[in-house]
Amino acid sequence: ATAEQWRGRSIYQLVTDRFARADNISAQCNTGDRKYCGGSWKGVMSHLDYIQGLGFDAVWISPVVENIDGESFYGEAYHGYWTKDLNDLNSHFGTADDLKALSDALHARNMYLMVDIVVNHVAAIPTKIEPATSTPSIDYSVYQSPLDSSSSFHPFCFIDFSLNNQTDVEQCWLGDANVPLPDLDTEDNDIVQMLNTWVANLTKTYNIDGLRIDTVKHIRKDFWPDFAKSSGVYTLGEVLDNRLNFTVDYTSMPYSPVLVAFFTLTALTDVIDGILDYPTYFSVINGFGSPSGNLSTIPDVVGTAQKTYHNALLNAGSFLENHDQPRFPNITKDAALVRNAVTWPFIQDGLPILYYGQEQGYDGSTDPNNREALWFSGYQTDNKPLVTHVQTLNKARKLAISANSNFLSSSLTFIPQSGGNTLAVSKPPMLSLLTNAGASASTQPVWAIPASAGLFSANEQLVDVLTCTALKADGSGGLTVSAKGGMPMVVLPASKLQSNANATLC
Ligand code: ABC
Ligand code: CA
Repeated sequence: ATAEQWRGRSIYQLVTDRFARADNISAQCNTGDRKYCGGSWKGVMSHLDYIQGLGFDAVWISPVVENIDGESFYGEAYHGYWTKDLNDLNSHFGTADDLKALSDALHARNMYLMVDIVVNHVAAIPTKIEPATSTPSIDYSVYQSPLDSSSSFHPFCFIDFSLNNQTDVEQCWLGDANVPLPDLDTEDNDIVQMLNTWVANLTKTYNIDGLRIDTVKHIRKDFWPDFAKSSGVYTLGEVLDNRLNFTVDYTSMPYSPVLVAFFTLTALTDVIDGILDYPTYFSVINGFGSPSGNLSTIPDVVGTAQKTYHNALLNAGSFLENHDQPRFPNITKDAALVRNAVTWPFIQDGLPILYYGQEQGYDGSTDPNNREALWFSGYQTDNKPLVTHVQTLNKARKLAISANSNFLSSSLTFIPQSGGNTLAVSKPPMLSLLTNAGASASTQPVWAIPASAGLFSANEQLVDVLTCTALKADGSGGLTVSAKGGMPMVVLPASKLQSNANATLC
């Protein structure tokens, strides 16, 4: 599917090994041990009702290809990012038929499949651990041709992020002496062609609708357009960085297709369709991480991205958690702050992404503790406030999309508020009111939406869909409303709720 077809979707991200087992047995899984726990593609398939019931219509699964086997210093390759053979599947997760069956089952529900892929590196368990400055002892014969020789990789050096040198970031290696990640020579045309052919086959064989691409900032930008085009699907890239003036370059690059006489016609091409919105993520966890967080950086970052990114943030992926970062309740347990932060990805411009376990209130810290087995939760949906919250947010977004044909092609605006602890986010017909006052604030914050914002008509009937509370615009179409318990509000006109037959909101 194309970026445009993806825009209205909402994505559930899961780690296959940890999301569900096919046998449904409440197996042990010691998160900190970094070992396979038995989750599989069949397990995902048997829990699609759960995912769909949360309101998601796309699933991002962790990498599927064969990984290095056995125990390393950092445990087993249960996460899937330690490629051994691009052309084979990770048998811990199932067979090719299982993966095809998952793809078919998703499509039968009109859901999309996104697969995580890594082309920057493979992984190795060294035959002997060397000091970090020496070339790791790696047996290249375990890889398939053309990767079965050191000459298919960049010369050894570990990335030193402190150098701030982009060539080093692209051509040195990730990982460390315990588990080096040999860096593919993506300057070599044969390697490039091999990868382009591989990705085209992968998406075709498993009927994949979109790709989450790992380590995008670790390969030269001009590698990506052909690669993304070869995939034939929507590409969402991971550029793990909070510097907007760095991430912006992954949204487009100058491309000179034609030289006409003395003029070069320079056009812009997408490097990839969209990037995971890390810069906003960092502002959001800081802003909502405590009542003293600075919320004002959110409008700054979003505003700059809207102005400078090709396609603004419309093709980006917006998230609060993922498998690399501490879960939000690990930063704060304040239920009101959590509720506000979880709301963010669903009310902004890009594609909302929810990391499995968020809906169950999981609170793991950094890797490996943020990859808990979901079967611990029993997949309970009753009496789970975050489950209800996520369901409501997905419904509200869908309703807004169907009520406004420009919803997915226009950017949100912030309606300036006084005082530092509130945000008012307008994306008609949806108005979202957020605060970091927290659950125990002594005075409740107040949002004031002036009539001049032009959002409502005089005395218009409105509903906060998070609590199903009726609100009413004032006589000139403004709205002043006070928070309750530091909770957010998502306001929609009552008329939109009534006129939408599919909406089971309030
Ligand atoms: C393994 C063990 C861990 C152990 C670790 C040392 O080694 O499993 O338990 O703690 C995979 C696995 C990991 C595994 C690694 C390495 O491989 O999932 O469990 O860790 O073996 C992607 C994936 C990620 C994956 C890989 C590798 C890449 O999402 O799951 O990891 O295939 C860099 C990369 C980024 C990568 C990330 C893990 O490392 O750029 O693509 N993620 C700075 C750098 C970033 C860097 C980050 C973390 O540090 O700029 O490039 O990410 O090292 C902001 C700044 C950022 C800064 C952050 C920390 O702060 O703006 O620049 O990021 O303010
Ligand atoms: Ca590289």
